[in-house]
Amino acid sequence: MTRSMRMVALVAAALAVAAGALLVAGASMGYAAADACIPLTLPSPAGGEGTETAGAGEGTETAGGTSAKASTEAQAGTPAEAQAEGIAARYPGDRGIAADPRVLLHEDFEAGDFDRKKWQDISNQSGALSFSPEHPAASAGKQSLLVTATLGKNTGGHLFRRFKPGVERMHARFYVRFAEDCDYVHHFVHIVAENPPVAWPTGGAGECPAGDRKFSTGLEPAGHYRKFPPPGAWNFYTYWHQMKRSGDGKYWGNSFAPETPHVPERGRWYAMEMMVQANTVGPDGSVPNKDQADGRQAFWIDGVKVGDFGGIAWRTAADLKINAFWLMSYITDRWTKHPVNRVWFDDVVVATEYIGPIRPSQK
Ligand SMILES: [Ca+2]
Repeated sequence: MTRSMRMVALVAAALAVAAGALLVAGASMGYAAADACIPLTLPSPAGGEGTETAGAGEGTETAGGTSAKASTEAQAGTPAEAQAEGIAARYPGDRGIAADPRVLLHEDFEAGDFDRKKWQDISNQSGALSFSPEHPAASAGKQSLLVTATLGKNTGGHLFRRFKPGVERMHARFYVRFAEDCDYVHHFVHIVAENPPVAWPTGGAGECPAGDRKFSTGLEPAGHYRKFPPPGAWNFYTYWHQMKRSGDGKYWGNSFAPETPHVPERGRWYAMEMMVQANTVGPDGSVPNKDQADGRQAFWIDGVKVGDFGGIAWRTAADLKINAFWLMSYITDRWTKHPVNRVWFDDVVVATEYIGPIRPSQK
């Protein structure tokens, strides 16, 4: 098995399925299930477990639940609001933004190749990744990354970056455009905290990670059994040590969804931004309780915050840092029979503070 094949298998194992997602509120959820956590183990290269177990979660009662209760509580006091200027406001067209000390990564896909210093792991099976002349109107560049997922041929592709050292708070802004015929995706862009910080994405699908080992969250459009039209409504798909167990007894990513669903219009570029703030851990290494649960995650669409979820005790060890960004469009026949599904990405910035959309400049 080649390395690229192994990585594809790992992606499948790592992500499995959103079907069993519980819809929870970080601020109000019960934590009773935490004791049942399964220690995180590295995945088998075979990677079949995610696919196999995926079906088990599909039919659970929780899978079809609504986010109404969760979103109401999590969104209290945080309606859609204008965001203060971010890092990008100082760099029209993103020119020079890479040199800002708060910026960890800048990728505009203009080089026509992938810089291995920027991306340690690349999944590009059967040419899923290519460069396209499409780009956001505000972009100073002339091309973007096109991820073409072709059923029976590949499951899309990814670019993965591990940061050393990690950080306490990570923002990631990316522009994204779904093709007008793009159907539901399976998994999408992630921020990950993991110790040890290996240079590739690891598994853990269906498992509750240990509080000193890992947490992760994906900003993903989710159809929730066709409740929303393709590609689905934006939500966080989240794994951490206090996540709730699914009806099948396994731990599938818990969903954090805003009260108002936001379904991207296909054929249009959006500036998406996600933020993960790690929680404080007691100086004696004590497990965070609700008083210490100052962890948070939020996301913005075109510079407007539309999802903000606090009260999350992401970790039990201060040396578990937020240390990976995983740009990905992972599409399988689980959620679509449409043969070819295309997604464009451009103007990626990862930083420790709010970034914001590109400030337009003269081209
Ligand atoms: Ca570009």
